Amino acid sequence: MAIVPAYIGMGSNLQNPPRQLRQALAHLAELSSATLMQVSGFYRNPAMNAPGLAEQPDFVNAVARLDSQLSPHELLDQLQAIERRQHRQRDQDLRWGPRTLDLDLLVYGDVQLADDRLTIPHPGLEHRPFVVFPLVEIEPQLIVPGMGEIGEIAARLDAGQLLRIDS
Ligand code: A4P
Ligand code: MG
Repeated sequence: MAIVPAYIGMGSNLQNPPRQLRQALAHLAELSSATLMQVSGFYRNPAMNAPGLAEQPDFVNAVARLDSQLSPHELLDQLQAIERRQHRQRDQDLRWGPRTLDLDLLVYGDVQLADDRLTIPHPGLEHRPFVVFPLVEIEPQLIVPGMGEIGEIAARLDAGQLLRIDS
């Protein structure tokens, strides 16, 4: 099977978010079935809130490129195992609520798919500065299947709320 590049969105807004991201990157780097190729800077930014949800702490977000021969669903399994290792209590979580670690599979090669577990590319991608600008940083030529060139997506968004912090 071919090696496929995948882009992973990482977010945390609880329990020392930069440390959560560093730990998640260490877990990704330890995967025997995949290679961590690139990591963006870390960006602090206000929580994008669901309507009616109480205010929550700022997030720190980053994006990593992970190359592997894993299928999309195998990769999601690995990401969810890392979320569990970092004590994310999934069922107690509010949708869109605060979390110690959220790992989203943003892009997987040129694949587009939607089933009950997985939608790729991640449907929120093109609306979220905290994933689009880190993607531009690590892969400025990226074509997001069904959405277009990452630079053109970024041109429609405002990076004004993203504050680059030490990683
Ligand atoms: N799922 C489907 N497609 C995917 C995919 N491409 N990657 C399914 C990952 N998971 C995918 O996700 C719920 C289910 O989505 C999973 O079981 C998987 O089968 P979840 O992570 O358990 O739930 P969630 O994260 O609470 O919900 P959701 O809809 O994924 O929320 P988002 O979109 O991740 O938003 N504000 C800032 N500034 N930064 C953030 O990172 N994140 C959120 C969460 C809200 N506000 C934020 C941020
Ligand atoms: Mg998620």
